[in-house]
Order: sequence, then structure tokens, then C-alpha cells
Amino acid sequence: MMKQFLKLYTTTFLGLFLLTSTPLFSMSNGYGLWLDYTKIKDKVVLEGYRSQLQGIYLEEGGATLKVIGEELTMGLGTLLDTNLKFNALGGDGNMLIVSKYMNLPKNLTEKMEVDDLKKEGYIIKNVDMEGGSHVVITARDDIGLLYGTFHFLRLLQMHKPLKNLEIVESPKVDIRMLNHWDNLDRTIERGYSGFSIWNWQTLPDYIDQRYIDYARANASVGINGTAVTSVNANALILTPHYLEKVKALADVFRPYGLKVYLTARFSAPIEIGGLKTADPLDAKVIQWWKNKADEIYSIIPDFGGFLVKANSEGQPGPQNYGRTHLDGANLLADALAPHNGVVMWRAFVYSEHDPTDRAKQAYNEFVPDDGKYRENVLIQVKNGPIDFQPREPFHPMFGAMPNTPLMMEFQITKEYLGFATHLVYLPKLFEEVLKSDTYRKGKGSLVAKVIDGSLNHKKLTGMAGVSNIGTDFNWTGHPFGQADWYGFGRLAWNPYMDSKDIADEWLRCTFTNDEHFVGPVKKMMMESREAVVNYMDPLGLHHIFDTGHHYGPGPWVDNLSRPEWNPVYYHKADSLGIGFDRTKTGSDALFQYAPEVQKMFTDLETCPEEYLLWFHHVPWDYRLKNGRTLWDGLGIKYQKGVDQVREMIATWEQMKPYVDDLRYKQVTMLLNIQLKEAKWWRDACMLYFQTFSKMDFPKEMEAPEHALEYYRSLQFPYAPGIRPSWN
Ligand code: GCV
Repeated sequence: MMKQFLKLYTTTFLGLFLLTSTPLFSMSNGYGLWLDYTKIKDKVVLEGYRSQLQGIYLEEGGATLKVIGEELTMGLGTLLDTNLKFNALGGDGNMLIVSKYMNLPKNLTEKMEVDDLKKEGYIIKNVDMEGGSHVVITARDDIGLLYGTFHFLRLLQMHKPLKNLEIVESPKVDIRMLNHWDNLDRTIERGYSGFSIWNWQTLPDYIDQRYIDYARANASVGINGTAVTSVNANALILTPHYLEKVKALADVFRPYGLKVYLTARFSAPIEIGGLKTADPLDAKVIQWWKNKADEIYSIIPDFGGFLVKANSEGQPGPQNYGRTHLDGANLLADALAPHNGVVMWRAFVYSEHDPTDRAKQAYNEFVPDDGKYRENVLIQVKNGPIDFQPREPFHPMFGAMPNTPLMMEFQITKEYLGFATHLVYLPKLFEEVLKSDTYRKGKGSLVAKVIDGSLNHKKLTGMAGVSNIGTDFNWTGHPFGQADWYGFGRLAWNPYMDSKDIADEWLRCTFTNDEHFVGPVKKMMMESREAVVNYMDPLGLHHIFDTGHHYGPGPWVDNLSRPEWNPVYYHKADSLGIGFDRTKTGSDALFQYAPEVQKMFTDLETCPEEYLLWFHHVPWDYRLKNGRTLWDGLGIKYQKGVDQVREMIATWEQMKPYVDDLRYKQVTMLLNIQLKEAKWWRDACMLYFQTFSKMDFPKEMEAPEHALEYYRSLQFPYAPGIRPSWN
């Protein structure tokens, strides 16, 4: 006993020693995100910038202009290690000029071409005039100037030349927002980076510095909205007591161009309004929502609108009263319309009373009402038809509702991709979805064109990302989780961006410009998404996660009350084979896609193997394109995923000289957990599927570490991301 105690004591002590040997308070802990400006070490670059930037002219104005001044003082002060003076226009020297177009002197506006410049957009351009060679940042509005300022600072962070600048940027999407699934008790549904950063108890009087830093970080990547509460909504957020707190947040966010949205619980008229019904056609209910909207706007004049999850996973909605999603969405839209607010009505619906393939239900529910929604309604659609899986085909609703604005919902938090523990670079996944071709208006009808409205000339457009932010020092738990937040913002601004370029930007701004680091780590990030697909859900498998918390594999789970909550519903493994037949012989979910897409996925010759088991149930000895059986192919993919994580570890080990000690260690430890869990996935899934295939593992696959019973016995009642049940 004593020996054991001593052993425990020594390991604990050693652990403590290791931790305290790199005290957090004395080093960069990741809090500064991609905005942790550090002095430029390259002398040539530094001198070039110093001679180009000898002073700043910033037009005078309100709160956003003040923020720009602070950002430039801090950013240029640190990057150039000098105190630049704010001067009047017209003096000598090379200046940085930041001013709205309408306030620029005529001799400058003459040199600017602003026709293409939209709301929130900006121009960064070199202009030579007597007195100096200047860099001008101009825009139509203050927020455009702020976005331009962040872009300009990013150029410096990336050591880009400041010559021949001709940057014209306007956002391609109007609403670029985070969805926080934060509960009022500060737990976060599917949150893996600590608790909610919103401290409702101390608001409105205590403004945590984090709120300001959060707004700044969002503005730096062009995010202009945030729904601060979970879609599994609590009606209390709409009471005066909470609205006062929301107002305090809105006041903090406003200078950064960040609008606040709230989730609206459909039964709020009953729960906080004292009504007997929440029927959307009831006159009292209609009046209640109208009054509520008026009240909110009297407190927060630039309130964005409501985000709604209704009749989905137990949430109340119009169908409780025999009404439709259309009735519900239009009810709220009418209440918000006088204030220019919008409703984001989620299409994530599936019912336990509907035996149809879950992948088909949202389309069936919404598409028939195309064109009947009010102008200020957006239907918010998840990227795929099931639920944020490591890989899904694009949602068939994209392109299928030409007369209704559809907005994208991505998940930045990694509910199904290893939580905040696995390094998986999500913008690669986002890019794959955005570049998918819906063929709805012929070849080239990309999902991105639905989202930016260009496919059907939509006036209102949006993209939402379910936040991965929490109270962890570094905001996102995994240091690389910051790249997902960053990348989401960049893609919401421009859905045609290349995820590789985004990784490049993020790495240079967050770590270093050293090519020995940027090259290999970028490659590692770009391959990380395929790795997770391989070790979790290869060849089109999906939703085989353990129950409820979704931590680890649970392909055997078959005892949940709703059929579509059981992994067996999705993989359909039996003695004959595996996969979900969604062709005409099965659920015919493929019918919901354009004929070209249907054809491609239906024909086994043309169906990409990444989607094979999503659309087809195929025999275990089915021959893959490489001539191997499906069974072998599965094992090889699972093994490949594990090997890819090993490669990531090997890459990261070479990066020690370029990274601070803390983040180096953190990522090393996390990659090792990722490897352990990748093996767990491989072993558990292959052992379980072997009970059907009855075939030997392929020779390429390492032998499982434990028997199937071991994996089946694992229980995680306190896995993060869900409220644990205490009994
Ligand atoms: C907010 C999935 C998640 C739920 C989430 C839901 C949704 O089912 O597991 O936690 O609930 O999606 O998007 O509404």
C-alpha cells in the first residue's frame, strides 16, 4: 500500500514538476490567437516596412474608428517596434492613410476605383503623391475600414511586400455568424474548450475583457454576427432580466461590427408570456411575438434577429399545433420585419414518427414551401443531410429551393471529429462542401453559389458556424482549433477561398513565417481531415459514434428508443454486406438530388468511393477500384488513418525549434491521444464488423489490442459536451 502511495505521490509530484517548469503566466499561452503581433525579426522586411510607414493618418470618428486607432497602434507598434505618429494629411513622408472614401481629398479619390466596393468592403492601394508614397485603406463605411485595417496588418504579419497593392475586397455573404450552443448555466452543448465565456451572473455590470477580445478576433476575420445562446433554447433569455445582459454584450460588440442574435424558443409565449398556447396562428401569440420584438429593439436597436430550432429533437415548434415550419418562420419574420430583423429557421429536422430515411426528411419538409417564406427568412441548412459527420455528401436542399434564401450551417466544434483533442483542419471539409456541384442550373452550380446568392440572385445570404470557443486559455482547447474558427470566418467572407491558403495565413500569423515550419505543418493540416475520415468513417460510413456523447466508436449500439439514433440504422451491416442503400432499390434519397448528381452516385462505376457506403449496401467481397475486396479496403483505410496520425506526430516532432515550448508540448500530447483514439476506432469497428463479414483482417492491418467485448464495455457517462446525468 505504502509502495503504491509512494508511486502515486512520485508520479503526481513529477507531473506537477513538469507542469510548473513552464509556468503559464510567463509565456504565450495561445490567448492572442492569430493576432499575437510579434516584432518582425527579418531586418530587410522590417526596414522596408519602416520606410514605407512613417506616419498614420486616420480620419476622426466614432467607436469603430477608435478601435482602428488602437489596433494600428498596437499592431504596428509591436510588429515594427516603433511608435508611429498619427499625423494630419499633407505632410511629408510615406503614410498609411485610413479614411472613408467620401472623406478622402479629391486628389486621392481620383486614384481610387470604388465602383465594385460593397457595404463592409475595402480597398488597400498604393498611391504616390507629392510628399510621399502612401498606402491608402478606404471603404464606404467604418466597418469596412476596420476590416481593411486587419487585412493590412495581416500583410505585415505575413511579411508581404507593400508595393503595387491593389486589393479590393467585399464580403460575398451578408450574414457571417457564429452560433454558440451555450446554455444559461454556462455549460456548452458539444463544447470541449471549457465553459461558456458569457458570464450571465455578472453581466451587465461586469464586462470581461474576453468579450472585447472575442469581438476583435471575430472582426479580424470578418465575422459580423453571433447568436449567443443555444438552439436548444431557454425562453428566459427573452426576459427583461436577461435582455439587459444581452444589451451589454451588444454594446461591447458594436464597434467591431458584430451584431447579436438570440435563439427563440417557440414555446416562449407560454413559458414567459403566460399564454395558454404558442400556436403561430393565434392572434394573442402573434401579438406577443410582435411586442417581444419591439421590446428587444427598444433595448438593442441593431439586434440581428432570431435563430430557431423547432420540432427537432424534442424542441417545441409549430407542428405541436398542427401548423408548419412555414407558419412558424413567417410568424417570427413578421414580428421582426418592421425592425429589419431576420429569422434563421433551421432545417435540421427529423421526426421519430416518420419512418422515412432521416437523410430525406428535411428536404421533404421544406422544399414544397419554396418561395412562400417571408423575405426576411433564411433557412439554415447543415452542410450534409445527417449531422456534421466527418464526411457527408452536400445537403440535397442546396440548389433545390431557388426562391428561398438558404444559409449554410457548419460545425466548428468537433462533435463528430474527435472533440477538441484531435487535430483535424476543418476548412478542408468546408471547402469540399462549398465546391460541391449541385448541377441545379447545369454544371458549375456550386454550393458556394447557393450560399453567396449568385445561383438564384438572392438578396439575403448567410453562413453560420457552431462555435468551438470556451473559457480555455487558448479559447479552443486544441491550439489548432483556432484555425477552424479563423478559417470559418475567412470562408464566410469568401466561400471560394482555398483552404490551403487559409492554413498558410493562419500558420504565419499564429506561429512563424519560417518556411521550414509553414510547409510541413500546412501539409499536415491539409491531410488531417482525410485521416479522421479514414480512422472513423471510411468509404462513406457515418454516424457510428457511441451514444449521446459521441465520444469514440459505438457501431454496435442498437437499443435507443428512436431507430435513427442507433448507429446500426446507418451502417446496416449484415451477413451479406454493409452500407445504406439510398438508391431506388433502397430509400431513394438520391432522388432529392439533380439528375446528374443522382446518376453519378447511383452508378457504382462513377460513385466516388468516399461515398460508397453512404449510398450503397454492398457485399463484403465487392471489388473496390484497386481490386481489393470491400472488407480488405475497410481495414486498409482504418489502418491508413492510424498511420496518418503517426505521420502527423513525426512531422510535429521536427517542429520543436520553431514553436514555443508550451504549444509544442500541448500539441505533442494531443497528437498522442489522437493516435490512441485512432487505434481504438480501428480496432473496435473492425472487430465489430468482422462479426458479420466473418473474414480475416487484411494483412496490412495491425492486430487489435483488445477483444471486441472490451471496446463494447467502455462507458463514458461524463464525456464532455453533454450535461451529465448525475444518477
Ligand atoms: C443543439 C446534433 C447534436 C445536438 C444538437 C443538434 C442540432 O444532434 O448532437 O447536440 O443540438 O445536432 O444541431 O440541433
